[in-house]
Amino acid sequence: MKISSKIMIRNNWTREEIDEIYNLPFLELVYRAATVHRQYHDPQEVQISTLLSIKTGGCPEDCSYCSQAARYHTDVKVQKLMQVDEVLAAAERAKDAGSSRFCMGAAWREVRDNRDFDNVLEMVKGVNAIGMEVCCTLGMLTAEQAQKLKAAGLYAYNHNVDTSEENYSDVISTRTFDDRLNTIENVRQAKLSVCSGGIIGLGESDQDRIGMLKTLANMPQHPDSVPINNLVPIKGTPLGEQEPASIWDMVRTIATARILMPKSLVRLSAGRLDMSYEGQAFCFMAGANSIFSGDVLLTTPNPAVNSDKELFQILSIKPREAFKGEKKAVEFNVIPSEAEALNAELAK
Ligand code: SAM
Ligand code: DTB
Ligand code: SF4
Repeated sequence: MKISSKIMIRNNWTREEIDEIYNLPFLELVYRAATVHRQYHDPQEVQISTLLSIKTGGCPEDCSYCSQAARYHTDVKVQKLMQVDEVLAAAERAKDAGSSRFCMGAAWREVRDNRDFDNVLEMVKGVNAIGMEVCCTLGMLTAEQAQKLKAAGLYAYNHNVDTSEENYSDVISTRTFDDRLNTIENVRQAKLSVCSGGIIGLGESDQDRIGMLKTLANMPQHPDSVPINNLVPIKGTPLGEQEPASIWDMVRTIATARILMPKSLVRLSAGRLDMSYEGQAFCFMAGANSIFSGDVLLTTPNPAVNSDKELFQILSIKPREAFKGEKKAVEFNVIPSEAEALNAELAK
């Protein structure tokens, strides 16, 4: 096996190539993804992020999977923006529980330049001061707002493409796919770490998953982290009765993401509550190396912290430390004579 052909980072994947990877025999796909994974990451290491919904519900958008869209009658109660000190206390608890990244979510269509945004900037400063990677997901952002967040100490911003461009208008009608890409570009321009992925189990076709991965993998730079969510069906939303994707499809999507975007953190995101330990182990084998930990995601339940600890113990997985540079030299399973070239590539 020639390492040099494996280490190339590409941004010009064709639909046919991705189709071929996605449709490989299952175990062959996992094997190839696991091989790529070992060239760029410590397979024993998984990043732990904690989510907190700092402003819940009442969102004017119509994302058909979301518990927080005002137009659907879900069990979520609208809450105003949390106080800065409450948020910082939650971040301290998350750090004590082993999280290295703290992600604050607001059910906003877009950020507005008002007092709430000033308070979010204070939260970002405070969480950064605790020594955690601070992430926000606040909806659409202008270039100036992205810069303000960066100046306050934000590390990463999450904004998903969610699905393929073709399927997008079947899932969300209140903003366009291009709106999403614009925000992601504003985040990148502000030199923030880009977190962008999507959601499967919406009733999309394999071609939609392939299209979504093509968009992510052909960005000028791959997102630093790529969350793959499985639908958590929410009563009262248009997708409330939708059957989530199977574990096999989750593993396929994760493995394909890993092969297309070798350096990125691939995050096994929403939907873990319904997965067995064995299913999650397969996801880690296929290259997932990040999870959301904590009893709730934003509004829906997630596995208990103790059961995640047990799973990590069974698999001998250790949490990744905060601010561990993606450009760190890689020593895993690399033939020593080729390590130098690989490190040079990684340092780019
Ligand atoms: N309002 C912001 C936005 O849309 O970017 C941030 C929060 S939103 C909850 C972040 C992402 O979570 C969505 O883009 C979607 O991929 C995922 N998500 C939301 N609801 C979900 C659900 N019920 N099941 C699975 N994933 C979900
Ligand atoms: C992402 O891709 N998944 C997270 C995070 N980014 C913000 C959110 C998952 C939300 C699941 C549904 C809920 O808890 O409301
Ligand atoms: Fe609003 Fe985000 Fe939910 Fe869409 S996913 S309805 S933008 S909170």
